[in-house]
Order: sequence, then structure tokens, then C-alpha cells
Amino acid sequence: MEAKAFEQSEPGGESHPRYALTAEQIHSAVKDVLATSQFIDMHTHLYSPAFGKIGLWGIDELLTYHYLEAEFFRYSAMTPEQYWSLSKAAQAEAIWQALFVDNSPVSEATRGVVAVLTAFGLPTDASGLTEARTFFRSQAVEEHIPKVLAMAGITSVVMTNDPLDAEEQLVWMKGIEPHPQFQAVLRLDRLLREWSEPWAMLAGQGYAVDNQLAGKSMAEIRRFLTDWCKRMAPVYMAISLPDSFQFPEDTVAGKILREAVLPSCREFNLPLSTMIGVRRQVNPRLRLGGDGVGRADLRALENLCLNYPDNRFLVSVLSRENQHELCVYARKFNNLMPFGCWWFLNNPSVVEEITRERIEMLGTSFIPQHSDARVLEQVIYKWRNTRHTLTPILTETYRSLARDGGKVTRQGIQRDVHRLFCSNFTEWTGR
Ligand code: RAT
Ligand code: ZN
Repeated sequence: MEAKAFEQSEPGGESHPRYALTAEQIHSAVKDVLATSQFIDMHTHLYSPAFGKIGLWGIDELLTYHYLEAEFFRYSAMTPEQYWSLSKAAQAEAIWQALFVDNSPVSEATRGVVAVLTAFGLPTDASGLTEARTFFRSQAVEEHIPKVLAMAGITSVVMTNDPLDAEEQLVWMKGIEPHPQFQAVLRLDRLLREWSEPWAMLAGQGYAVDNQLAGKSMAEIRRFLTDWCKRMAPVYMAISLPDSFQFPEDTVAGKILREAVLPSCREFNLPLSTMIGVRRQVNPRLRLGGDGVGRADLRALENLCLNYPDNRFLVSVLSRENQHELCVYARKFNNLMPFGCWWFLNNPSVVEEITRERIEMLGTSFIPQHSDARVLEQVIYKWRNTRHTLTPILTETYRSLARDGGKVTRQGIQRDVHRLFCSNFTEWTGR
């Protein structure tokens, strides 16, 4: 009986886009469509060339990625304090020795470096970094960037832009030409921190805010958001939030979110991205690698989606335990778009579980992945791994559909993959 759907095959053979595929053909069609489709990377920490040294790339940056730094201290007797006192080159060498020479690089983050070296035809078993350094030093960044994005099969990347970061602010203030492959995001983590910090920074940028958030402070924060929306032309605003996030909440941050951020998002028709569940600085000695994860109370998200139907929310949750709830909320609120398998979740076993759950509960109405790349070349392995992990998942999904009598075609698979990795995002952001 399994063949019923396949009996409806149209003339033109397997290559015809509307030909009903057999179970065998489904696998090769899925693999091929995933391998050849171009994706949008909707959350990264990468920067266009105009940002100069803020944008990270090359072997030393790849090796000192904070995901690897955290792994390094599991193998090395070096203390974090000793490590931080080294130059970047010496840090990279220590990590190479500990994670790649003395031990097998089998973790997701270490395999990623191996995959990048392989992609550039560089040795993965060298005792040192000389050859890799020579190769990366010889690249001109303006040409290297589009080459790497093409190798990763992505058309464009979304940056993370913090208007309260002193270095980044200078670049924006000078005025930059928009880059066709890089889109901006107005990131608000610093604005929503303990008010004494952003207060001084906003005041420093000429906004008449008060240290008690009194008087016309809220109007001035709105003016700040307006100015930065005009300057950056962001595709969304974004905040990462702790596992303890509550909403509504009678705190300065809760008030700014309610009275400034949400209205500005509506005014500029921008979604708000919330990444919930990080426990900042569980081990401060590890710096960027010192953050952890905690299960969040997603009623805060329920309150946002329910009480602000005119706002759109892109949402990623860091705790594995929150994933199912997020899918349930997405079924209740169509102003919520789940996205990505973030940070500690971006491992094949967990990505597989989350993605299957999302397809089963939401069909194709979610965004399966973003890279979160901090170093340019990471997009090569991160997107390759996503394609690899999704191949059996989508194959099984379409085989199940065919088993139930549905017609599965290459054209249908293409439409779905495009929706998952491009148009769910572009339609949500209106770009
Ligand atoms: O995944 C990461 O690199 C984290 O350090 C965070 O930056 C996270 O992605 C975030 O955007 O807050
Ligand atoms: Zn990130």
C-alpha cells in the first residue's frame, strides 16, 4: 500500500519537479535540496568589513572561540588567570596543543575547526599553526568574506549591533554604507542592564535621562531607539534574557521593555528577538565561556504574546527543558516565531530532537537554525552540520507523509526548505 502516493507520478520522470517521489528518491531529493539551497543566517556575531577589527576571522580567532576555551580548561592544568595573561597567538597555540594534538577533537566545537581547515585544504594534524596562519594571513578580508559565505551556502548574515558598545558606536557614528550581505540588529542587552550603567551611557550620547528613570527619561529612551533604528536600519531588535526573566515585572528593565522597546518595535514594524535562559557568569573566571543555562518560566513569554498581539516575537530558548513549551506557545500565538538551536543546544543529538518536535507540532512554520557564528569561517561547519543533521529528519518526515498517502515532490521539498531557512524570516521581518 505504501506505493499509493508514488503511483500518481507525473510524466517527466524523477527530475520533474512535480514527480511523486519514491521512498528511496525522497532521501536523495532531500539531501540534494538541502545541499543546494541558499540560506539566510538570521543571528550571528559577524560584521561587515566596514567594522574593521571588530569582525573576527582566521585561525587564531577560530581556536580562541569561547566554546573551545571552556573545553580547554577541562584538559589543561593552566588556570584561567594564566591563560588570560597570554597573547592571543599563545592562547591559540595552547588550545591547539590541548584539544587537537594531545586529544582527539571529537566535540562539536573542535570538529568544527577540523572541518574548516579541511574546507581550505589545510592540514588537520599539524603539530603547529604555521601553515594555517600563513594561509589566513594571505587572504584579503573583502574577498574572503563573500567566498566564505558562498562556501557555507548562505546569502546573507544578520549581525548583532550594540549601540552602547563604545567601539561599535564609533563605526556607526562615522556612517557606513549598507553591505548587501550583512543586515543590522539593534541589540538591547546593555540598555536593559542594571540602570546605573546604561543611564550614564545614554547621558553620554546626549539623551536627557535621569538616574531614577524619572521625568522625560522614557521619552528620551524612545528617542534613542528611534535614532538608532534610523542609523542602523535593523531587521529586528534583540535581547538575551536570563532564566529568571519575568514579565511583566516592576523593575527598570521591565518598564523600559514595556514602555519603550515594545512601542518602538511597533512603530518601526520590527520583531523583537528574545533569547531566554542564559545564566550569565556562572563561572566568571572563564569570561565569555563562563555563562550557563537555566530553565525559564515561559509564562513571561505567554504574557508578552498575549498582551502585545501587535508585536512579533522571534524566540529562542536555551534550556532543553523549555523546548516543548515553546512549541506549545507557538501553537497558541501566531505572533511568536521559534528560531534556532542556540549555543549548548547546537549539537546534532539535541538539534535532531528539537527539530523533530518542532516539525511534529508546527509543520514548517518555524526557523530551524541560525549559526551564532562569532568567527567568520565558523559558518562553513555550522551550516554544513545543520544540512547534515536535517537530511535524515526531513527524509523521515516526507517518508511518513508518503506512507500516509501524501504526494511528495521535489518542488514541495524545495518550497518547504526555502520557507524554513529563508522566507519564514524574510516575511517575519518584512525584508
Ligand atoms: O552563543 C554565543 O556565542 C553566546 O555567547 C551568546 O553570544 C549568545 O549567542 C547571544 O547572542 O547572547
Ligand atoms: Zn548570539
